[in-house]
Amino acid sequence: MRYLTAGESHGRELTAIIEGVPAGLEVASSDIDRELARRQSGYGRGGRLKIETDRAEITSGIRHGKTLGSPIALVVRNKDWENWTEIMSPGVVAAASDSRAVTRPRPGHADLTGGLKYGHRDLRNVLERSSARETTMRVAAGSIARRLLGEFGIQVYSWVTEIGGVKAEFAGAPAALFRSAESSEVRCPDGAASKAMMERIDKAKAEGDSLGGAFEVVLTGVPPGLGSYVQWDRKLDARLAFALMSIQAIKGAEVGMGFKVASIPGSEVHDEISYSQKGKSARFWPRKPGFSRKTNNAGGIEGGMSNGEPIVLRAAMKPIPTLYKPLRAVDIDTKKPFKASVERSDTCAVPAAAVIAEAAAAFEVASAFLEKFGGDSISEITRNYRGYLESVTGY
Ligand code: EPS
Repeated sequence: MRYLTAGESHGRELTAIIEGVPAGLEVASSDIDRELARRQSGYGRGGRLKIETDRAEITSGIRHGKTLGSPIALVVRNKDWENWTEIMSPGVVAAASDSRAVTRPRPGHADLTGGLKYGHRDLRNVLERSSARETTMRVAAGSIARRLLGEFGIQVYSWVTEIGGVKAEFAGAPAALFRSAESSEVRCPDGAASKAMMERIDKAKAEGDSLGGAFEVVLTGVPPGLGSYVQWDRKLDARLAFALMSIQAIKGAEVGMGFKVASIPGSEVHDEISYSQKGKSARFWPRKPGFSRKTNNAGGIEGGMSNGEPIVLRAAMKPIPTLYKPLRAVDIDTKKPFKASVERSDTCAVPAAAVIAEAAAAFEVASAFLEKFGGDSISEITRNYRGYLESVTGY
């Protein structure tokens, strides 16, 4: 399964084409729109999201509520487009109407390097595509993957662990933490920390600054054996790190204990193995009798393969580079230093990034799932998966 996205932030619309989705998967546009709305919620966003209410139009690949096995095309219209028809026109326009040309690159954004690389003299040609508006389609594509995983009892969760230095403290089962995160404006299960994070965002906004943070993504119900140790590019942790790092503004990704493994002895890092004959089996995974781990410091991945424990990922997002409080840069035409002035910006997009990361991780795990249990239809994959679970429980 693979996908491509297209679209500029202030262009007419955003597009995704998703290839390799098996036939017979029930998908409603409400499944996609629910995820798009989750991405758009979150404290700290700027004026643009008051304009946009993202809705996906399914233009191919789904008929009468079920996937056909053919490529799925999704389109989300940019409502803001009507204010940009001339500036973003695909046709030639008079030079005088090109009033929004950008010659002042923002430190931390793709602007300057993108201009150098593609030879653009109007940095709008860079920022329109490097914009995180593109993540709308990553979430749309991820929502199809999430539906696929849901068929096989695999759930995808996320929550924010830190914003601008305010760290959350919480513990509990993933489903319960997720419920708390869903009802927090900053996607944080710790109520006191949520409040402190929102105050921190207000303060940054008043100061014209922006904030980064960190979040976790957890997938439960993942069977052992997705990904492989036999070749570098088949390792599931590598693929998930790629998926996370490809999200705009993400500067670090961890699996399980992550960077903490550097300072703790092996006896406290590795998860001891146990075996239980009896117990409650899920419809798919986890199954009994079976092996499990007493702890999950590995974050559900050993040797580049899922090991049957929940997959635990973490990522760090840098503060958004578009600041009201200007940083010094140099105009690409005049070569004179300037201090950028900004019309509209988000203060913090960490809660949205967590939702985007759910989608990115879901897509990767769903792809690995299809590689292992591959078939052209949901019923064929279900047969393959049930056969594998039988062999795993009999191992
Ligand atoms: C973005 C800048 C802002 C954000 C946008 C990403 O948009 P604008 O320049 O129109 O004010 O609101 O994010 C979205 C529109 C979105 O849907 O997430 C950027 O430069 O990355």
